[in-house]
Amino acid sequence: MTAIAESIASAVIRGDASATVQLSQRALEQGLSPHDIFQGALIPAMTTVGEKMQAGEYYIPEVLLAAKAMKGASELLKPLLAQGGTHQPVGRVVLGTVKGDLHDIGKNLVATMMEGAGFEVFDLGTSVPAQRFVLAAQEQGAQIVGLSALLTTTMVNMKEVIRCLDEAGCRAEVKVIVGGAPMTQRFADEIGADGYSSNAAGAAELARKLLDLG
Ligand code: B1M
Repeated sequence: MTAIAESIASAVIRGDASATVQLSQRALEQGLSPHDIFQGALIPAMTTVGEKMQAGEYYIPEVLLAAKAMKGASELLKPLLAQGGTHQPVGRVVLGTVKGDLHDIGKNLVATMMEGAGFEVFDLGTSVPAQRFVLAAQEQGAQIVGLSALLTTTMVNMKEVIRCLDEAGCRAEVKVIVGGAPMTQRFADEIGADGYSSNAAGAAELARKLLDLG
């Protein structure tokens, strides 16, 4: 990690939003790309925050402060990442965190990366009921439905989305991509998803691949 990336990560870990944004701005000025800042500082910092939570060192207030710091930097970096995309959308993505799950940092990152890869993204937010995914996919004529889950207890709701797409007769028209910290390729296969990615950049690549966009 470069010195500036270390300073950004440390600002996220201590939940200092204004320092996180200022340091991210400085990193851009020093020539780091938005992608470098996400991959080299912000995402590893949130992983550390998760480890601290697991170790009983951090509780929800500390985690929320860190999440706010990450969000501040994302707002600065997101438009810059999206500039890498083309003007004419290559496809439409309906994206959301499944019912019962309020985690959205990773999902927002997936949205950003998808936009950067040229997709038009319809972000349904968090705790999205299965039927809402189906309706949005139909209304928007989406080719991709992206599902995120961070809790082991909500992973099962991904299967429900696939079941509802089937029931509505539109399963064949969309590719379903799943992801989130507890997810595995095996689980994705078990529920009949078309693809799984462990990270946001990989999700965008996968979406392009599934639509034969190279
Ligand atoms: Co929560 N939380 N949380 N939390 N939280 C976890 C997930 C947990 C692992 C922490 C822990 O105990 N170590 C644990 C889950 C345990 C389990 O299920 N086995 C947990 C828990 C228990 C809870 C609560 C139940 C706590 C409580 O209330 N007692 C509660 C649940 C609320 C609910 O959802 N109903 C809760 C609440 C919260 C906060 C609100 C405080 C906050 C969320 C803020 C927000 O999202 N706006 C929060 C946070 C921040 C975390 C941790 C610390 C960090 C998550 C994160 O943002 N990571 C998390 C610990 C951890 O994951 N290490 C934890 C950074 C983000 C960039 O990574 O989201 O994994 P991630 O996304 C990655 C990939 O997974 C992938 O791409 C991203 C990066 O490239 N990806 C996809 C994600 N979605 C994808 C979709 C794709 C493809 C890839 O295709 C569509």
